[in-house]
Amino acid sequence: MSNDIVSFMEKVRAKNPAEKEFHQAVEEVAESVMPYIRQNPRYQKARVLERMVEPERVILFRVPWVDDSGEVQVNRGFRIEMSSAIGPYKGGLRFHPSVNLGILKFLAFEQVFKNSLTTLPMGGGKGGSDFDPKGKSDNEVMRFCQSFMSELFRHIGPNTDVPAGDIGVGAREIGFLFGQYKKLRNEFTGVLTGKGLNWGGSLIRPEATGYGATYMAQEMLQLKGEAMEGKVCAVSGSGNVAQYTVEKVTKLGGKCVTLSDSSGSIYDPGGIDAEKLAFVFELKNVKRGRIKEYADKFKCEYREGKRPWDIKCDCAFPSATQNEISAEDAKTLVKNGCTLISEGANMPTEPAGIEVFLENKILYAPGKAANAGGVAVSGLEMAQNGMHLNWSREEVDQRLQGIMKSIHETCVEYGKDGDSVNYVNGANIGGFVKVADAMLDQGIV
Ligand code: NDP
Ligand code: 2IT
Repeated sequence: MSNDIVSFMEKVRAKNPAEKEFHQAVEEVAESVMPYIRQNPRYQKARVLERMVEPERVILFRVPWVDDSGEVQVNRGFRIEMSSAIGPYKGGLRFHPSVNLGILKFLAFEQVFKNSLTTLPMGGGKGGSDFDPKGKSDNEVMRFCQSFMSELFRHIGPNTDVPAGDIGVGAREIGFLFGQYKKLRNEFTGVLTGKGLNWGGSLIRPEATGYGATYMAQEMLQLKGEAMEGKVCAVSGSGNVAQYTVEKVTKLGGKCVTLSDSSGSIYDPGGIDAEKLAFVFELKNVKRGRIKEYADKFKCEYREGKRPWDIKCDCAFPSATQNEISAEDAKTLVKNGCTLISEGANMPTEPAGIEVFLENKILYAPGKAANAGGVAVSGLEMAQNGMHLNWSREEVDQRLQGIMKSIHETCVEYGKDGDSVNYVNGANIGGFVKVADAMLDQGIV
């Protein structure tokens, strides 16, 4: 690592102690972008990267609520408004017990580059709470969401900051949050995305992240003259992103053989077909059960406490959470013949794992490029809300495919490395340029 990156990272660590995921996300970007900044001193002079790592605003608030047994519970709420250089702050809300400032800052930082890559006018933000929706009743989730929005509403708006879902925040939570926002503001606007279809939501938004990660994989394969047909795929997670990845991969002729949750993974060598996937939708989204029940139902292997990465596959779609692929896992994947990784999750691969993928020159699309389809269709939901009309499924899907194609092209443009493509550099530099130029245009703010 060169001296300017080392000293830049020393300052970031000193200023933001105990935020290790944030350091990790910043370092990955700095390694790609610093050489580019050296060649373009105007960014250096205006301290663009130094400004980008400082959130424009951080909001931290108390979220008190009453559980079903009448006990008072207290959680912590956050919204990180990272960058509004190219549009209103935009990014999801995560409800998970692991949520803290450092995790949300890493996610908000990634979001800035990701949103820039989508070609749509969206700045970057992220928020959430250490609230754990697991095991809570619908009424408890509703009361929590109402309390959370009772503070958040004063900071957001359709032209200011537009939250959406992430881990632990799906259609149910967005509904409760929207209902409370509307009541407090007396205004029906597109202030959240991922809304229900009959109250301002967009077709394809639930599908968008998984579909997008699959379209990205398809683009990478096409560049090599290959296709998804016949590819054996390992998918982690079993939530929103994992479910629609399995759906699209299967539709394109691939075979998904794994799913997981935080307790373990299932291995179904026959493939998760449409009928089995319907069971997963019901299990995870309605019954809110564990993936082990899939193994019980379809008589396949359940691997307690294990991730899917030792299963032989051609393509891997990490779609659960950050740092779920270690260097060891990466080596195992490569050794077993895996030649493509498309990251549905945000920062699922540890830095040493990324090194393994890059050294072996396998097709590796980092999260900020591969999972940008979700926020891209959120941007399309905002556009439809602004026009007070709805596009058809085909219209939204065509636009999503066009956006993923464009993201792939941007990665190739900025990441070309001899006869291969470094998608990490491509996504980081490609995402950086638009935001950095907007910052130069707008002065020191
Ligand atoms: P969901 O809440 O729908 O599903 C999350 C899945 O990941 C669950 O199967 C969950 O298992 C598993 N998981 C969560 N945390 C952990 C953990 N610490 N260890 C192991 N497994 C874990 O979330 P999404 O599918 O929406 O999100 C998945 C990933 O995709 C996240 O990284 C998110 O940031 C990213 N993403 C999501 C987008 C979206 O539009 N939803 C857009 C872009 C990226 P369990 O039930 O046991 O917790
Ligand atoms: O990480 C992400 O891009 C998301 N969770 C989706 C954000 C959004 O605003 O749709």
